[in-house]
Amino acid sequence: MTTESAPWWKSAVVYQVYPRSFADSDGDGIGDLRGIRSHLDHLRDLGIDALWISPFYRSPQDDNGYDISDYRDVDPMFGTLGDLDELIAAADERGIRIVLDLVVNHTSDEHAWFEASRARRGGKDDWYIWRDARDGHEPGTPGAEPNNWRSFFGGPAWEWDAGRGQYYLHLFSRKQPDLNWENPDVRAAVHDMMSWWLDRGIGGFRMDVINLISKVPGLPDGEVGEDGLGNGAPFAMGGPRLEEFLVEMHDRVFAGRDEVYLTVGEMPGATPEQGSRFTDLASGPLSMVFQFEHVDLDHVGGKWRHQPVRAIDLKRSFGRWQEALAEHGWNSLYFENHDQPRVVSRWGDDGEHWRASATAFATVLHLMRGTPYVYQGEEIGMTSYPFASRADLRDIESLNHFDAAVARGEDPNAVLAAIRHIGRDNARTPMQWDASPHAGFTEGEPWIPVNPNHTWLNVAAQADDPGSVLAYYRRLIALRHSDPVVVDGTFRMLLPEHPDVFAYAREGDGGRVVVIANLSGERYEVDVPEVDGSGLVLANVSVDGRTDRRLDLGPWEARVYRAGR
Ligand code: ISL
Repeated sequence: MTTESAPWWKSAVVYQVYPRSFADSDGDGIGDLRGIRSHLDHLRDLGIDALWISPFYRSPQDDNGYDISDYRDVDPMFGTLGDLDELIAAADERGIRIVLDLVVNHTSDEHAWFEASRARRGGKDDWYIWRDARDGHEPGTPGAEPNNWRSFFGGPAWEWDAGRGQYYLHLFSRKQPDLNWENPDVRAAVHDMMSWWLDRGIGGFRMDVINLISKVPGLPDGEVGEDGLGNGAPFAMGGPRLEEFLVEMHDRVFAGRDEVYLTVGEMPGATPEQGSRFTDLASGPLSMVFQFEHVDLDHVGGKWRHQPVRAIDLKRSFGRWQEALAEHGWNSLYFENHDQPRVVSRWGDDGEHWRASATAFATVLHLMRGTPYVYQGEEIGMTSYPFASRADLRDIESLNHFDAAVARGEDPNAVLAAIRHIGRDNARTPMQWDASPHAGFTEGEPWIPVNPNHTWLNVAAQADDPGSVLAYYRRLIALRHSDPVVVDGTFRMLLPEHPDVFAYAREGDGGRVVVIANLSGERYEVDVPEVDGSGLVLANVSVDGRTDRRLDLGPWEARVYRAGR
């Protein structure tokens, strides 16, 4: 008999490694595959089931590896294919599966496919999205681009190629040309490459911006913004053939093996309806999607325009997704990744209530219905970085934004403040292993500065401390593994109108789990009848074991109750 949670990834917790910043084994200041292998026991002790590793393929590193020049090899900076095989085997010994990052909306402009395409060689003429200059415009001059789309990293989304005499589309950097998914040969080449990796023993794929692969034919101009460029997103996200392409990929690569492989599609702008449809186990092409609704809440009209997020907005957003995928589909649950700032700095309190707020966020995330993701360092409550000047930044997105905004006359301090809040480098500072000068990350010079707080905020300081953030994560993950209600139970929001207390019940044949977390520095007294007659199983602040439906919650206090077992 198969139980409802049969696919392994439904009861799994996934850990994400950003290889550049995790652990450096050879002293060049950049993390590598051997570095990951040397820390597998940390991951085993944490209790994770799968490891998603951001790209380590051959790459010119224009976007830290999300610009791939060879899908079937490891960049020498990160090691060799042999190192990867050893990592897969060593992870397997610890019950951990390796999930690769599949970046196939675009390649590097140094990929052999693009080089052939720009030279019109090897039948690859239209493997990328080539267009002539706009009628009546001098090619290569401003305004001559085939349409007005802006790249996600700033500037026009088109680059003039003098050799070929045409423009190519790049939704990200000019070194990341978009593949033409309309061409069946492109799709077949991607499917082949995926199967090649599955045969090598990996456990699945995280699919980079996979909802951008189908563009609206004709590539119409988008709505023009302040920079004079147009928003192409509505014509590139969730395009007309997206579902067809995903179903085809599923049928060619995964058919009949949905329970064996984890597939998670990164989908900025995805709606709950799409999330449900694409991840329905019976008919959808993916195990789950990374949706962006909650991480897009704190900016309006562009990522650098900050607006404060209220706890109730987070509750409503998560609640909407829990509800929409209750019957059909499966959620992924995340706050952090290599593109997002640290949650404890972003929405929590990384000062006085650092420990409580890090664990309160962990509690609400990990016990919802879906598969939780832990981003490296999140399990010790790592914080965002106090970037003081442009020289501290490394990310192409932040650097391009800084330069363009300052050139437009914006105040550099204000621009830097926005980058400090939301910039991607916040997640990319080295993993903090210990209190030594480079946090145990490298013996050399780290490629990006180490957060000064590593002197007290590090794995070594927390590993044997039962009151640490790390110890709390271990307990949370163990709870998911030991309690089927956490995996399969239904989700019901409690106190839906409370501004700061995020509370919900998970219910099933095995009883009920009640989660209550105060996502604020205020004290609150709340009445939760569902707590009656249950026992306290987890708390981030010490409380007596009494179960009383009237709860007095201190700042960032989180509790988990269990009834019916
Ligand atoms: O950049 C965005 C909007 O400003 C995001 O919505 C973006 O589409 C999303 O973060 C995509 O991220 C992924 O693809 C990028 C890469 O730089 C990121 O690191 C990766 O996670 C291009 O490959």
